[in-house]
Amino acid sequence: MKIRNIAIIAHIDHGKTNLTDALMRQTGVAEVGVSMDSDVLERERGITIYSKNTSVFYRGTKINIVDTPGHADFGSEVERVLRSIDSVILVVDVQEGPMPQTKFVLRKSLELGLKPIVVINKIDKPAARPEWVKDEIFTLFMELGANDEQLNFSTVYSVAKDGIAKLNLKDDSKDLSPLLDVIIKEVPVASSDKLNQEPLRAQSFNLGYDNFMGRLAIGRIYEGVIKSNSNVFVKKLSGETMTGKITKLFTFNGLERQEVDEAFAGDIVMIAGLPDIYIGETICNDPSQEALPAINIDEPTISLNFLVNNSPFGGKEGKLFTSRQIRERLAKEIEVNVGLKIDFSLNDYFKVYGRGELHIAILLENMRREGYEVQVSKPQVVFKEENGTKLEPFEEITIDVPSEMTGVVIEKISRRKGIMTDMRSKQGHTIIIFEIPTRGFLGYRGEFMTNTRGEGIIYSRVIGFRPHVGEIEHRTVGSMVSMTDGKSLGFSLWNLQERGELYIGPGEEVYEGMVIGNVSKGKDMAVNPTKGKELTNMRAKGSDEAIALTPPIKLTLEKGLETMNDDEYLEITPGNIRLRKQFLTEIDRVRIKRQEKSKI
Ligand SMILES: Nc1nc2c(ncn2[C@@H]2O[C@H](COP(=O)(O)OP(=O)(O)OP(=O)(O)O)[C@@H](O)[C@H]2O)c(=O)[nH]1
Ligand SMILES: [Mg+2]
Repeated sequence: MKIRNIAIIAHIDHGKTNLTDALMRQTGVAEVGVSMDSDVLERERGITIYSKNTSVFYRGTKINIVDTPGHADFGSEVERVLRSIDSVILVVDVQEGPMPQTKFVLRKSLELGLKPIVVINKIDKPAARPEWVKDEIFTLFMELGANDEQLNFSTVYSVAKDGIAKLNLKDDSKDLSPLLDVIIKEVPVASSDKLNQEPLRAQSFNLGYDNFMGRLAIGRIYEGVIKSNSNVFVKKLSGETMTGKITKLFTFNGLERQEVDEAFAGDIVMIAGLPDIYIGETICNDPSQEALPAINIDEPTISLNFLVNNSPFGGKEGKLFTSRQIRERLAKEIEVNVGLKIDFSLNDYFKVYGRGELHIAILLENMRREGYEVQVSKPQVVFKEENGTKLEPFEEITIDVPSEMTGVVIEKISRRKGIMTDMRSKQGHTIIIFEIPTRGFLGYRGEFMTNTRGEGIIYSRVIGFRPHVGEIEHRTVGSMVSMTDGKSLGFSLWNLQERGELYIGPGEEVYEGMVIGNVSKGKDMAVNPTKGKELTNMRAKGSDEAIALTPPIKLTLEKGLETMNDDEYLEITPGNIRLRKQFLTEIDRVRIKRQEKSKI
């Protein structure tokens, strides 16, 4: 059987997963309702977090498909996948047109010499503008330096959610065969008898983990035949050559993995038995074989500390909270989470390095659902030193705002050391691109939403390390800190809500040092949220029923990570997310501040 390998790439939400699911349905490898977004968090959030493999069969060909995530925090995952396939389907929303992530994934594909197939999706939308989108895509190809062959891309129109594709908008089509036919016509065949005769060379591009089989490598066989129960050599990135034995071998059949004795050149396989294998390493039968070109893995840009939850409520809700349990969980995570790095050598905490706040938030969310309790410190940017120069990560941010709001946004971003690189206006909207140090950008999203009254859209993507730009002034928001233990009362919250936004409602347990809200003006404020109504006030203030409490702002993981201050911890348990001061009593906080001052 012939094999073809493709990846589906796009900006977030443009319909990659719907298209992959529909391809599986049409070719009979999956039933209605089965989705590539199989992870619980993926379903809840409606986004793809992990890139995943599937395969479909069409006209005597096996098409291996990798569905990739569209969110920029997972961008490095897409890059890895692109190294291991032969063509991409670039999905673009028929109304939005090319977006920041479209540009990024297309640029990577073109650089690798891939010839994309363009799918303009969601043509059922009332606001569809297919001609305009097609022109924009062509312009983008030109801007990104596509060669003649790449510029000559095929365009297919689709309604991915209904499993329909057509070559011309007027065509009558009931299924996806027009797209499948284009794939067969354009994607190079990866398999051949000649390749099967060559000595084995396979390369891993993704990792998996199984409780029984341990680490799994997902890789592509470039040449030769790979056999289960065979001894192999692994050419490590370090240059060393290790030996290993393949204990189990799988190919993909729809979403199922199918155990096989051997697999052939061109196919994508999952391999068990190589506990130390890493992304980009070459598996071969003959140690004198040359290693395949390495696959680059982006470095982490932020770090934060994971600690045992030592708050007064520590250990009440979770079943897993000891240092040892957290260590084991984190060790398991780095088996599969390629962008993550962890320093286990520190005494009081584990230092976790990741690619962005969402990357870390997903790990924390998974942990709390599994029953863990943990505390984390505020995410900090990772610095590097190269030839004596201090470097820091930068992001490219693209904002899309109603034109009258550009002034305030430009001012705020400039203050955070963002530099404008492009600005265009379109029908009352302005799209601006900035380059900004990650350090300046952290914590800006919330402010942006407030400044644009929720009408602005912002995308960010790490673009690499650049020289450190010096001090950046940050507007810190003060915290309302409880000065006592007890249960919050509506009356005291009613008094406090004028001073800022509250994170708790009435009747909630609080402890001394817990942050119960923020302060709109000024510094931290010690408050008593448990105070009852004083009798003398009763008549003057009216009756209790008249208290109108503004609904509290629920702290989510992402919001907590974004808004927390340097001297706070985010306390994460299966049932709650709380902010707290690292030092719970005000006396301790004052003492520490004084000590720090005297050091300077
Ligand atoms: N109207 C319309 N909506 C669609 C179509 N295809 C997908 N959608 C919707 O678009 C949204 C995103 O679809 P997904 O397939 O999850 O998009 P994605 O590109 O995989 O998203 P990420 O993986 O998170 O980047 C969902 O709400 C779909 O229902 C379509 O053809 N027409
Ligand atoms: Mg998806």
